[in-house]
Amino acid sequence: MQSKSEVLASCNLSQEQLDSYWMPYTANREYKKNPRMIVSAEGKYYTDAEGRKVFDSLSGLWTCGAGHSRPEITEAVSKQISKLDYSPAFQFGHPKAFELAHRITDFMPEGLDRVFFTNSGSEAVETCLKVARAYWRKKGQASKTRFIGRVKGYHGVNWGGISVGGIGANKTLFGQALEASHIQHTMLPENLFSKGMPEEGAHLVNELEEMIALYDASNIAAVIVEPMAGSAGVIPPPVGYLKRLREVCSKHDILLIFDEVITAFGRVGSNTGAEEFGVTPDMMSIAKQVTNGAVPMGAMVTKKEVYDTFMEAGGPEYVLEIPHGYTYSGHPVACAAGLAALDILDEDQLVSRVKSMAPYFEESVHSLKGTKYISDIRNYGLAAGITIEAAPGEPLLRPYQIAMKCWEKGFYVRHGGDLIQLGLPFTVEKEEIDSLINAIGESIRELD
Ligand code: PXG
Ligand code: PLP
Repeated sequence: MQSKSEVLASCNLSQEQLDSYWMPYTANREYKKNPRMIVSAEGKYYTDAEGRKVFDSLSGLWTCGAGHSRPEITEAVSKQISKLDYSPAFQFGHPKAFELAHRITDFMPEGLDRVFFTNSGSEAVETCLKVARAYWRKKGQASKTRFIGRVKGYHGVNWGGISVGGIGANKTLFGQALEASHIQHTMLPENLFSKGMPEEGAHLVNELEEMIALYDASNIAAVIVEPMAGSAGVIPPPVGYLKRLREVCSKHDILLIFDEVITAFGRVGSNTGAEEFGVTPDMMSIAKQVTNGAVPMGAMVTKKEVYDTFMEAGGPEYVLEIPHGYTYSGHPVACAAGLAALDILDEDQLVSRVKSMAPYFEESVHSLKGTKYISDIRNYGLAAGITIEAAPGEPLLRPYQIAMKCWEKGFYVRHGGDLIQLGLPFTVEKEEIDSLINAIGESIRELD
């Protein structure tokens, strides 16, 4: 491996340049001592500053399932940027935004057919939360303001998202910005090392009913969950759990929001988690895979009745129905990338490829059971989470050490908290799965 000065020299970067960038969700001090610089990517592999090929076992950050630098996307983006680089998002439109909005609905379960563009998953979540509250106001039920999320839920980094999210570290540092309560997560001890959906846990929805009894449905706007929790370590829903959640929300007139920033567009072997698990929410947040990660984009997708509520209560036609939108909502270049990315998913039949490769991946990742320090493994589609026992007094150390060893062996894996996470490219081959699982096993065995 190159030393830090060799990395900087080969990238033509100075120490000052390294220092200037406050990196997101990164241990900046450690990184700046050991910079891991990625200079190019093609298909399932990155090239680092040293020229090494590194396998991408998280598809970017769950973004690039179709593989990196797809020529179809490059071409669509280049054409678009030279024809229409930007067009005002407010009060004017361009054709590709309408085309993509409609194309996205092809991937949605029936009934989710209105699309509001954002630039990220975090903004998609904020949009869902704002629209949910405003929806009830428009319907004359202004007291419906509280949200119910779930412990371990990750809904991005903006104020609403961290409030409905269930990540303790966010509350410690930023506090609670919205009225939100949280039901338990579904990682029960009896579900350890479950393959796919665990059997136990549908009863946990009882807690939602208790919460409704406590706060009253007249004060609750929406329930928000990831149908399969991603960042918390790939936690597939227990059998029957989402269906019960849907029933309780419908019964009490509470909107159900699925945050599908990771699960939409193939990751779980269907177009969405909603489709895979057979439960349709009222609203959905999407991002990441919608452009194959090539250009930032997210969206709220909602049922027509929500859209219609705003239209009907909108007053004179020349007045906005909702004061919400981003300068870059439906950016022409992002739309071009999205259209090309969704065509690739269809043409290469990548969603069904995820489904057909999932059983092999499941067996392979679970073959790590019994390796020292592994206390749980969960999987669904081409996603898996591996929980690592804490080292004495150093709860976060081992996953970091494992990920760094994997990087040295030529595999990018994601570490965070007590987890190693995998989100394989949709085009992964069996041999690549074998080598990856092997490298993870070796990296763990090499630990003290
Ligand atoms: N909701 C969910 C369910 C997510 O997974 C977001 C919202 C926020 O999206 P943006 O685009 O604002 O980052 C996410 C993002 C990981 C990892 O390692 C997960 C995310 C982002 C980065 C890393 O699991 N999820
Ligand atoms: N801050 C200021 C001062 C602005 O003028 C704007 C947008 O016009 C924003 C924030 C929001 O930026 P965006 O629309 O890119 O989210």
